[in-house]
Amino acid sequence: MSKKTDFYTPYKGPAGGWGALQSTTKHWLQSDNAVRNINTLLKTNQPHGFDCPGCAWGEKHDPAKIRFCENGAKAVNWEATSRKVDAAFMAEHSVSWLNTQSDYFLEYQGRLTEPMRYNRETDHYEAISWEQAYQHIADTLKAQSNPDNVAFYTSGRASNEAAFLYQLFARAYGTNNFPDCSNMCHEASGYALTSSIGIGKGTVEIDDFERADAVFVFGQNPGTNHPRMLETLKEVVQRGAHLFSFNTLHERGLERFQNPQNPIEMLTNGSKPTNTGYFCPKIGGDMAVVRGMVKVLIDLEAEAQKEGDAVFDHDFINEHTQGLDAYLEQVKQTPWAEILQQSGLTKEEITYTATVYANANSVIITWAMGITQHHHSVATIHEMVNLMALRGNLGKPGAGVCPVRGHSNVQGDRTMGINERPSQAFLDALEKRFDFTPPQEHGLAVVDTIRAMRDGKVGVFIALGGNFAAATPDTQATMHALTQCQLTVQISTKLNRSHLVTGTEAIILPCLGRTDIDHQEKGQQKVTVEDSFSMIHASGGVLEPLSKEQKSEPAIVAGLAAATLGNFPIDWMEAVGDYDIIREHIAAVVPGFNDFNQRILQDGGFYLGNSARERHWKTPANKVILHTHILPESILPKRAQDLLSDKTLIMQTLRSHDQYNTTIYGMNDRYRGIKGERKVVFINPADIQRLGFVEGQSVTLRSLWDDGVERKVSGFKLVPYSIPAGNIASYYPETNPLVPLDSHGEFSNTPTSKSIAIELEAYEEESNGIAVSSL
Ligand SMILES: Nc1nc2c(c(=O)[nH]1)N[C@H]1C(S)=C(S)[C@@H](COP(=O)(O)OP(=O)(O)OC[C@H]3O[C@@H](n4cnc5c(=O)[nH]c(N)nc54)[C@H](O)[C@@H]3O)O[C@H]1N2
Ligand SMILES: Nc1nc2c(c(=O)[nH]1)N[C@H]1C(S)=C(S)[C@@H](COP(=O)(O)OP(=O)(O)OC[C@H]3O[C@@H](n4cnc5c(=O)[nH]c(N)nc54)[C@H](O)[C@@H]3O)O[C@H]1N2
Ligand SMILES: [Mo]
Repeated sequence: MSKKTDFYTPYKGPAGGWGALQSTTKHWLQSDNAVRNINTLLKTNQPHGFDCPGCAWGEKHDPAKIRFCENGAKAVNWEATSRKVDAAFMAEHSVSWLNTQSDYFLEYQGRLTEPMRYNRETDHYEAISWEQAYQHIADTLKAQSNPDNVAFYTSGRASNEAAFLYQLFARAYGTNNFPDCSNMCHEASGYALTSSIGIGKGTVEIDDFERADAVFVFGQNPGTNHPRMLETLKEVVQRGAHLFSFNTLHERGLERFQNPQNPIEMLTNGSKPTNTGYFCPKIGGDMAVVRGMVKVLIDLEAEAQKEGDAVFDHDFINEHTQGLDAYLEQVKQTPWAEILQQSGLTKEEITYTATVYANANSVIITWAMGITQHHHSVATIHEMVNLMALRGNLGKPGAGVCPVRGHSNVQGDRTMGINERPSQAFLDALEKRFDFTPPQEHGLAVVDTIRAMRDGKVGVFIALGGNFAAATPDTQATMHALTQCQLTVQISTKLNRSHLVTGTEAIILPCLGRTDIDHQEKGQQKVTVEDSFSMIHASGGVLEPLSKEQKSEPAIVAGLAAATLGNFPIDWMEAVGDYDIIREHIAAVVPGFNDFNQRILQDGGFYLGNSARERHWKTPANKVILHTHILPESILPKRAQDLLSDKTLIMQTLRSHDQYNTTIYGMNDRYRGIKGERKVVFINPADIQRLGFVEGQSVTLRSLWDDGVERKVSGFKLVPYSIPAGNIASYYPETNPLVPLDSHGEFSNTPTSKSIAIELEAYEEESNGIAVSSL
C-alpha cells in the first residue's frame, strides 16, 4: 500500500497577508522579465491601464489606490511572459509527444506567436500565413451544407468588441451555436434570475456592501478566486455588519482575512473576525439550508403578528411578488428531518442564521460555483430569491443578489449576444441594424455541442479562447467528440490541451491578451469589459506584443468574417481599424449602450443599469416570481441514484490556489496546506477509517452512472480534511473524466461538477495501468 503524507500540512497564517505577497513575489522573480511585469501590474485596474484578466470582481473608483491581488498578479504575469511557442518550437515537439505532457508544462512554454496548421502526416504544427489560415477556414465554412454544422465557442476573457463581432459573424454566417464557458459556470444564475426577477444578472453595486446589515456568502472561495472581494468583506465585518459563509469546506480565505495592502495588519499578522459565522453544509445542501431559514421566518412572522408586528415585508410582497402562498405552503410541508438531513446543519444553526436575517434591514447574498454546478442549482437560486423577497431585499440600498462571476468578461460576453438562446428582441435589433434576418432557432450550448460532435452533427469547431478539451466534462467522450470534427480552430494566447486534441485538421490563431498594446490602422485601440456589478470600463494594453504575427481578437474575427462573408453585413476591416466603429454598432443594438464611445471616456466607466434594481421586473407578470420547488429527495440526478451504496461519496471539483481554471500556475494550494501535488482527495478522517483506508493512501476514483461506461482516475492521495462525512473534494480539471456528459443541471444544462457520485478503491501505483493523469 502506498502512503505518502509529506505533501500536506495545515495552513496556519491568515489569507492574503505575508503569504500572499511572498508568493506573488516569487512568481514575479521566476518570470523572464520581472521589471517589466511589476510595471505591468501597477496599471492593473487603473483608469488608464488594462482590466485585470483574473476575475470579474468590480472596484470602487478610486485612482489613489493600487488594485491588484496575488492571483491577479499571477494571471497578469502568466500572460506577460516572453517565452514563445512558435513554429520552431513545434518543429521540435510532435503533437503526440506534447500530449503526454501536463497542462502545467503546456502553458508554461509561453505565448503563441504565429499562426500554425497541424500537419497530420508529420504530426507537427507548421507555420501558415494569416491569409492562408483565413482562406482555409473560410473555404471549410462555405463548404458546409448547413451552418449549424459549425459551433462558435467563447471563453469569458473575450472583450465586448471581440464578442460582438464574433456573434455578428456567426449569425451572419447562419447559426446560433454559441457554446460558451458560461454554460459550465453561472448558467443556473442567469436562468434562475431571469425567470424570477426578469434579468439574469446580480442586482447589487459595489457600494451596497457598505450599507448591508448582513452579507451571506454561499459556495464561494474568494480567498483564492476573487481575492479583491476579501477587502470588501473585511470592511463589512469591521463596520459591525454580519458576514456569514456557507461552505462545505473550512476555507482559510473566508475564515480569517486581512488586506495585503495594509502594512500595520501585516506587521501584527493578525486579523480579527467579528460578527462572522461559518457554516458547513453538506455538498448540495444549500437549498435545504435556505428552506430551513424560511421555515424559521414563517414562525417568527406568526409570533410577530401576535404583537401586531411583522417580519415579512408585506408591502413588497403585495406589490411586487407572485406565488407566495404556494411557496410558503411547500415550505411548511417540508419536514425538518429532511431539511436537516440534506443540509447537514443543525436546527440551531439554521435558526440562528434566520434570526440574523430577520433582524437585518438589508441583506446581500453572493454565490459562485458551490451553488451553480449541481443538478438542482436553478431550484436553489430560486429558493434564495424567495428568501430575499420575503423581506424586500431586492432593489433596495444595501441589499440584493450577487452571483460573483468568474471570467473577467463573461457577463459582458452575454450582454453582447454570446447566447445560444438569444432573445427575440436582440435578434430583431440585429436585423434592424444590419439588414439581414439572423437565424431564429436556438442553437447549441456546451453539452449539446459535445453530443452533436459525437453524433456527426457538428464538424467545425471554432474557439475564441478557452480550453474546451480540458474544461468540459467527460474527458474521454469529449476528446473523442473533438477528434470527430473535420476542423478545429483555436484563437488563443497560450498552448493548451485543446490544440492537441484536434479535428482532422487544426489551426491555431495566436492572439493578443489584455496586457498587450493593440495597434490598428487608426492607432492604439482600447476594448471594454463588464464586471459583476454591470460596470462597463475600458481596457488598454501596456506592453508591446511579443510578435508582429499576433493579432487582436477583433482583428482575427474580422479577418475570418471577411474571408467567409466579404463585406456582409459590414465592412469588417474598416470596423477593426477603429474600434469606435464596433462600439457604434453595439450602441445601436444592445440596450444601455447609447453614447458608448463618449461614456467610456469617464474614469471608472459607466453603469449599465439593472431593471430589477429599480424594482422593474421584466417577467411575464411584471412581478418577482416566487418559484416553488420540492426539496429534491437526492441531490444527485436520477441516473446515478440506483447505483448508490453505503460506500458512495459525493465529490465536488474545485480550484487550487495556484491555478486559473485549466491553467495550472504551480502545484501548491497554500490555504489548504498542499505542496507539490494536485492529485489529492480531501476526505473526512472518519470516512478514511470507515472505508478501510489510511491517510495518504493512493486511490482510484470511479464515478457512478447508469450507462455502463467506466469513468475513473487513479493515483489520487487521501488527505484528511474538515469536510462533512460522505463528501469529498478534488481538483478540476484532473477530475473531469469523472463527470458524465449527461449529468447536468435541471434547466441550466451545466455539468454537475460539484456533485458527482464516487466510489474509491485502493490503487497500487507500481503495479498497473495508465491513469488519466496527463491531463
Ligand atoms: N485565481 C483564480 N481566480 C479565479 C478562477 C481560478 O481558477 N483561479 N476561476 C474564475 C472562474 S471562471 C470562476 S467561475 C470563479 C470560481 O470561483 P469559486 O466558485 O470560488 O470556485 P471553486 O474553486 O469552484 O470553489 C467553489 C467553492 O464552493 C464550495 N462548495 C462546493 N460545493 C458546495 C456546496 O454544495 N455548497 C456550499 N455551500 N459550498 C460548496 C467549495 O468548497 C469552494 O470553496 O473564480 C474565477 N476566479
Ligand atoms: N470539473 C469542473 N469543470 C469545470 C469547472 C469546475 O469547477 N469543475 N468550472 C467551469 C467553469 S466555472 C469555467 S468558466 C470553465 C472554463 O473554461 P474555459 O474558459 O474554456 O477555460 P480556461 O481554462 O479559462 O481557458 C484557458 C485558455 O484560454 C486561453 N486564453 C487566455 N487568455 C486569453 C485571451 O485573452 N484571449 C484568448 N483568445 N485566449 C485566451 C489560453 O490559451 C488558456 O490556455 O471550466 C468549467 N469546467
Ligand atoms: Mo467560471
